[in-house]
Amino acid sequence: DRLKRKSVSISVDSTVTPAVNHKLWPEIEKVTMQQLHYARLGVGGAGGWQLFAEDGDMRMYRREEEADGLVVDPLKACHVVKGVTAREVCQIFFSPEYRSGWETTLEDMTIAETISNDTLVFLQTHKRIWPASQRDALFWSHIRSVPDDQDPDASDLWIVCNHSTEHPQYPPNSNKCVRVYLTVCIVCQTFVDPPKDPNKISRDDITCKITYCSVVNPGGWAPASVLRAVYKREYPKFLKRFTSFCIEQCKDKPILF
Ligand code: 16C
Repeated sequence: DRLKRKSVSISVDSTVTPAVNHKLWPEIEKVTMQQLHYARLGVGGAGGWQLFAEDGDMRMYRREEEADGLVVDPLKACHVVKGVTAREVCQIFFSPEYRSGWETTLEDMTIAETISNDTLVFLQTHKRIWPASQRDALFWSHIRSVPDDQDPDASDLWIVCNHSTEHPQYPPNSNKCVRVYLTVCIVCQTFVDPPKDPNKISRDDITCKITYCSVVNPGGWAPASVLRAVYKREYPKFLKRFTSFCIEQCKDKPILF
């Protein structure tokens, strides 16, 4: 592994975000840190991960799981993308203004609550899959940079964590949609090769390692075979489209570490 981690970056200290004063904060903090840990565990050994899609540097793994008769297969994907930083990729995943540019299953998106610059609550409706009912999702989304405790010289590790929540204004299972319940994270790290003076780095020198994890409970009946077919088709489509969207968005802009 010739790649060297980039050690100069601006890190956002989670203790200073105004989100700490929100009632959801203890949950946001706990789930985000759990997801970071989970994302960094490998896919080998006793984890039971099965590779189901592969394309270039992208690998997608799943575990077949059910809860109350519903398919809830956890998914873990790894990808390596050239020319973008961890911060850029996470910012595009988090920011509402980019979402319709890459999220192919989306029908509509509303910001249900702005908790702070780094923490939003989204209500999304997704395209209907015949013969199941249409789905919506209400979730908080939190972005942060975290020091890499596995390598204290490297601070450029970013995460976005999305987790289902409740909101009195948006009760579940109204408006003809069945609510899905999700926990999703994207964890990214920037590598610079060859290591360089930060002012001389070009996009050709940078690589972003991405780990994406997702568990979606469909919330109500949907045929298992249809669901697994949708997973198999939609997750690779999402990650390929999302990463090419990031490259396209960033290519003519100054690098954001
Ligand atoms: O993580 C992703 N996107 C984030 C920002 O939008 C966020 C959203 C997650 C949405 C989770 C899926 C919601 C249900 C989708 C319904 C499927 C529509 C397919 C239409 C095909 C024409 O975290 C990227 C998410 C990539 C999603 C891939 C598809 C996952 C299928 C899950 C099936 C759920 C149950 C559907 C029951 C009919």
